[in-house]
Amino acid sequence: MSAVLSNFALQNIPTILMLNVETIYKTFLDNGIDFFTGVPDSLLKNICAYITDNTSHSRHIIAANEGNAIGLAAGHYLATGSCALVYMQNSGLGNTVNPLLSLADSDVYSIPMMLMIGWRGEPGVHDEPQHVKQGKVTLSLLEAMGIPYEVLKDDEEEAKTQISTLATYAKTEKVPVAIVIRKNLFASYQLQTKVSNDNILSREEAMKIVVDHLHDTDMIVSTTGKLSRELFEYREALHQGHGRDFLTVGSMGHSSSIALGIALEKPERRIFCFDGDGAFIMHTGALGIVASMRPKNYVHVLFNNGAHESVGGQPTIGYAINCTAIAKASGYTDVMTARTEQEIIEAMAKIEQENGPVLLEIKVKIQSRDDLGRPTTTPIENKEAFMETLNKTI
Ligand SMILES: Cc1ncc(C[n+]2csc(CCOP(=O)(O)OP(=O)(O)O)c2C)c(N)n1
Repeated sequence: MSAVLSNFALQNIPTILMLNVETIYKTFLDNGIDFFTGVPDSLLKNICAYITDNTSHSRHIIAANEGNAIGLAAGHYLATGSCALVYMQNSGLGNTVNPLLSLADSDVYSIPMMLMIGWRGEPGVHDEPQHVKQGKVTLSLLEAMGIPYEVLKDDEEEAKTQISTLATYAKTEKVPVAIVIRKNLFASYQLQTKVSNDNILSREEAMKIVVDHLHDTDMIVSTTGKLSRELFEYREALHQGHGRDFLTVGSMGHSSSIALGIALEKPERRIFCFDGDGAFIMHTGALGIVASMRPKNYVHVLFNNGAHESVGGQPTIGYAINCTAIAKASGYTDVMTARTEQEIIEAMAKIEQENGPVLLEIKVKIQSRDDLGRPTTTPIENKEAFMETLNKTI
């Protein structure tokens, strides 16, 4: 079998049929793949929901980041000799490169596993700017890493054959293989085991309260997903422009580091990081680095809903861990938690009097608007407006 199994001719054929998620899940099981780990993706929402509903807690782990998931799959193989499935959005491929090449690769420990990759930004299919480049290079990245892959076909029998062939190859050659999933490939499936919480405010409501208590000179670095989209729409509604907000549309988990880079150079301004729990957990080590630099002007606001709400509401460990305790132990000067409007207002007033870095965790509902739009400015326009504002003397 050649290293590259893909059929490039498929790229621009619109997907018509849809694959039943139960059939695909059973195909994994039939091929001895019964351990699942990864980070959710909107394109994989239906199959991830099916995995969540039908797999025991010990055999399905939603990982902190995609690299961790490769580690888990490797550990699973070492202990059982069987292949795990690692699912991810193609944005997460970057997080896997090191463990794939220096751990799982046949030149190192030669560890079989199957990757299931949601193909955002597939050439010819409209997508958001942060997905375009990643979409263009997804197949060539796999090729460069020597990972055999198939773009999964929309015919059930063909898809089953592709999975079986790849699984056999992974097992006999002891290497990672991948299936690449195009938009709308999987038929709809509603997550039954929905995580819920009894919080009072939605993320959007909480965000608006925080924004209403900012100074004109404060800057925001907001995280990947719907929070940035909600912030964009709120600024539109307020006619405030977007020059005070850096919307981290891609690079999930890095907003806090971006904010640190800014805070160190602009001590005269308060720099707010608006984070999500999934993103906070993805690269938690960044907290210790923030604290180690003692940025007095740094305010970290964590909108914790205990879920990857932006991509389907799959659970995070946001409520299983104590986020404020982690920040405090990492060296943040103060940490606080709020659930109500009044508590947010009181926290914002307290933050005014304190030196950072400070963490405000706001516990919010798992909810967003169906009619939520997307930024109408480009990332470059956003960056330029943000830098212009940041460089104004205050
Ligand atoms: C490296 C990487 N992995 C996965 C994704 C897909 N993704 C986009 S937003 C999101 C969920 C973010 O969850 P959280 O930070 O908790 O925010 P919420 O949507 O719940 O507000 C995910 C998984 C991504 N953009 N980048």
